[in-house]
Amino acid sequence: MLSNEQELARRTRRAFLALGGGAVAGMAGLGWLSAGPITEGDIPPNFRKVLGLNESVVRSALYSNNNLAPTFPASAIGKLKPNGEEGLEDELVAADWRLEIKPYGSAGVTQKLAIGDIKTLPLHDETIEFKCVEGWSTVTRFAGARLSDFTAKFCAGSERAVCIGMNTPDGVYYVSVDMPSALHPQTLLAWEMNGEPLTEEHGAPLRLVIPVKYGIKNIKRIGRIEYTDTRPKDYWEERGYDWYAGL
Ligand SMILES: Nc1nc2c(c(=O)[nH]1)N[C@H]1C(S)=C(S)[C@@H](COP(=O)(O)O)O[C@H]1N2
Ligand SMILES: [Mo]
Repeated sequence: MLSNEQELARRTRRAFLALGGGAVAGMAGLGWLSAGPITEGDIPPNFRKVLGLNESVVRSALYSNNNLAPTFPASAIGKLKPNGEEGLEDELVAADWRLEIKPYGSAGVTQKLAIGDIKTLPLHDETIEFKCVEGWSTVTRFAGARLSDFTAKFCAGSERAVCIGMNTPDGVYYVSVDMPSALHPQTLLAWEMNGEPLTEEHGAPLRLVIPVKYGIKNIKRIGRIEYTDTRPKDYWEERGYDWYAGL
C-alpha cells in the first residue's frame, strides 16, 4: 500500500511525465500555456500564474491526458434530484433563448446561437456519476455536444484560452472552469437527460455536464460563454468553496 503522500507524488510524476510526452501534441493548441519549460516536478509558469494552486495544475495535467471519469451501465441510472435554482427564476421562452459567445481575444459577444445551431454538432452520450459537494451522487445519463467540438466549430482558436466562464441568461449563477477540464472529452453541453429532453429544473435548454467536477460547476440554463486568460467569477468560489472543484 502506498501512503497518501506517496500516491500523490506518483500521480504528480505521472501528470508531468504525461505533459512532457504525448500530451504535448494534444495540447499544441495551448501554446501559450505550455510556453514554459516542462520538466518532471516543475509547473509550467503560465499555468502557475493564472491558476495559482499547484494542485490545480497537477489535476489539470491529469485530465488533459484523457483520463476518463468512470461510466456506468443503464441499470445503474438513478433519479437525479433537482438541486439549485439560482438563475432559473425568469420564465424560459425556449424559442427566444440564444447562447451568447465571446471567443478568446474578442472585444465583445460576437455570436448568438440558437439551440438548432448547437444541435448540428455530433451527439455524445455518457452515463456518469453526478456528484454534489453536499455528499450525494446519482448515476445519470446525459447527451449533447462535446464542449471541445463546440469550441472548434464556433470559437476556433479559443482552445488557447486559460479559462472558460459561463453564466445564466439573467447573470444570477455563474461558473468558471480551467480550459483542460473544459476541453475534456466527457465535458458536454447537454440537452438530454436519461433519454429525454432536459427539463427546466435540470437546466433546459442547455446545461454544462462536466463529470471531472462537482455538481456546482455543472451550470444549468447557460446563457453566455466566454473564453478568457483570466479567471471569470465563480458563484460558489465567492461563497467559500474550492474554485477548482475537481473530483
Ligand atoms: N443555474 C444553476 N445551475 C446550477 C445550480 C444552480 O443553483 N443554478 N446548482 C448547481 C448544483 S450545486 C448542483 S448539485 C447541480 C444539480 O443539478 P440538477 O438540478 O440537475 O440535479 O446543478 C448545479 N448547477
Ligand atoms: Mo451541488
